[in-house]
Amino acid sequence: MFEPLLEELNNNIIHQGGKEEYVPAHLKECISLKGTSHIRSWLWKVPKFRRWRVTSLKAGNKLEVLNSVAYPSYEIDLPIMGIDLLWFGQKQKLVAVLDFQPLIQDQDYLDKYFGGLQRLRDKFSDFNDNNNMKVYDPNQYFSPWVLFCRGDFQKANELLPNVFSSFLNAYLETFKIVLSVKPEMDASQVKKLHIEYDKYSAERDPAHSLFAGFFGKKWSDDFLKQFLFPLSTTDAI
Ligand code: BLA
Repeated sequence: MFEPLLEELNNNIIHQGGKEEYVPAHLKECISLKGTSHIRSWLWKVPKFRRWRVTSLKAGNKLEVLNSVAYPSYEIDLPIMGIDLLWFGQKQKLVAVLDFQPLIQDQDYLDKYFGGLQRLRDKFSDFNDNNNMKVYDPNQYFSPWVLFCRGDFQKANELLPNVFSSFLNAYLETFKIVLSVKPEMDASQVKKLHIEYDKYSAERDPAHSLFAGFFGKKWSDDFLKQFLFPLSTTDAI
């Protein structure tokens, strides 16, 4: 379901000058104990970004996932780009979340960086399920305009590809525009907020138990701490 989107994302990153970075072999790719699930990841170094990661999971016809997070450099206080797409094949159920994840919830900050996302939210009115969050707090690291859809095959197949491309373009456009604007926060503040984001996400991520089921608890712990949210193990802030 998400293979074309994965290709579009990785090609887009390469187009921006992205270079693949080293990921330890056991985390880069893993096949489940039963042989039915396969997870692959990419770590990219992209100009003006500190870290951009991409993960694709295929668990037979049960579940497919495309997950990506892009952290701008500490000198740039732009929101973190977060994408989490899940397709439950047997149930024919889509969960799609795409957001400019705000570092802070101040009105000035939201006014400054979220115009592009607001326009997408107006355009794609099916992606407005944000009152439907059970695991995460919608007021922490999610924006009021998060594109969030719990949908069916038609939404996944017909609408999502367009939403996905428009979202990527909107984030990169915002990025270009704000490079000429003075940041609100300095690099040390941004770093502190990136650390908090990783700690918060590592605590909540529903992926951990899912991965533990497929690939074992030890692998799941390592993947979460070393690849998905490496700053979550930082001691001092
Ligand atoms: C939900 N994400 C989920 C769920 C799973 C994953 C299993 C629960 C599905 C459900 O609610 O029915 C799975 N998350 C993963 C996997 C990875 C992962 C496999 O990170 C592996 C790499 N999640 C993110 C990012 C965002 C995000 C970057 O990782 C932001 C865009 C959001 N995921 C997000 C939200 C939900 C979710 C908002 C719904 C959870 C809720 O209801 O609060």
